[in-house]
Amino acid sequence: MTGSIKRRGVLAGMGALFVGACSRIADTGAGSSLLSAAEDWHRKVHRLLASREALAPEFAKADISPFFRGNGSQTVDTEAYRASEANGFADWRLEVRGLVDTPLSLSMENIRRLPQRTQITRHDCVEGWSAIGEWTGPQLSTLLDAAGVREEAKFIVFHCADNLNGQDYYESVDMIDAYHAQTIIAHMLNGEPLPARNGAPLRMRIERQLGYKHAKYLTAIEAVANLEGIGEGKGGYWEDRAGYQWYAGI
Ligand SMILES: Nc1nc2c(c(=O)[nH]1)N[C@H]1C(S)=C(S)[C@@H](COP(=O)(O)O)O[C@H]1N2
Ligand SMILES: [Mo]
Repeated sequence: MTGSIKRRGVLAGMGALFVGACSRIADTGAGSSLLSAAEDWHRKVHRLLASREALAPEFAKADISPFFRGNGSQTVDTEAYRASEANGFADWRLEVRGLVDTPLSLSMENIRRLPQRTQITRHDCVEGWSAIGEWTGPQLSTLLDAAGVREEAKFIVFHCADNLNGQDYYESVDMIDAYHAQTIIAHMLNGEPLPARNGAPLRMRIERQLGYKHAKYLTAIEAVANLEGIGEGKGGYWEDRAGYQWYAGI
């Protein structure tokens, strides 16, 4: 079951409660303003969810930027990464762990064999540049469903191989962005394996969020109930270091 189906189920349940309570109040003749307040609330929650699930714009091949620059880490400065890169990342593993029924450890081959999504989107960095690229990879929802994310999980944390200025890069999103249709684990940019500067061999694309949320050099995906105890607890490298907003929706 996907997160969005789960959430709709919860909302439908809330709606049913209101209908029950409100029809009794309506019978007394004094409840019409209460009834419309409840309906208003329900409509607003629906509108909010629908807007969070809406797709980011997608572009045509002709719009693709000739060069997709790298930002932040441009490679991972370790022996292990250089060896893995020289080897075409044949030994790279992506773990799915935390609050899941079945932890996974996937090879690049496992990831390439999953159903794939390709999307041409615009990346917006807070430093004031944008670029359009075509990204390919499985939807994060496919992996989360395969692992069986538990009900208690509220966030998905992305762990990365790089250490930038002495701190490991990481990021996190809520379940709405985790299950968003355009949230994919990209292994290709413009039809080629990811260049090192763009996060080889795997990086997140979270198209309704600003650039710093799109974790590169992805090693693990962790389902958690809260963000305490991860990094400095603010949900991401830039959130911890420079007070960037955790919710960077666009
Ligand atoms: N692991 C890791 N992920 C990262 C970063 C980084 O330094 N390390 N930089 C972030 C920032 S600020 C941006 S804008 C994008 C840049 O992606 P690009 O290098 O493909 O342009 O990656 C994001 N993800
Ligand atoms: Mo960025």
